[in-house]
Amino acid sequence: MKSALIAAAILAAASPAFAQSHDHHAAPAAKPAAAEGVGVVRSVDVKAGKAVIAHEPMPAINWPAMTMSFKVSDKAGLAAVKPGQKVRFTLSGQTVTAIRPY
Ligand SMILES: [Cu+2]
Repeated sequence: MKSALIAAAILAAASPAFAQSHDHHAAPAAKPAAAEGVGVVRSVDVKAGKAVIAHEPMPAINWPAMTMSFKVSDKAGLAAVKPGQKVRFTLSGQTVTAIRPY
């Protein structure tokens, strides 16, 4: 949880307005914003590479808590988690690029 909060704080500081005068902190413009999230897995579809996650608020990207379906590119991580399990995940755009037990 602590590392997720730190990551969120770092990402929040890298807002476009802030980044203009601090270019060394700015992510490349074409790269989707990445964020760390925490949530509870509701369902897993390894074959389709999707998971429904009831995630906690993600202030770095202005997302409230919600239950939603994510595309998951981390197939090995997806195969290792089960419905009902609390997880941490890394989001790039709306794709989960890493998922692991909390
Ligand atoms: Cu959401």
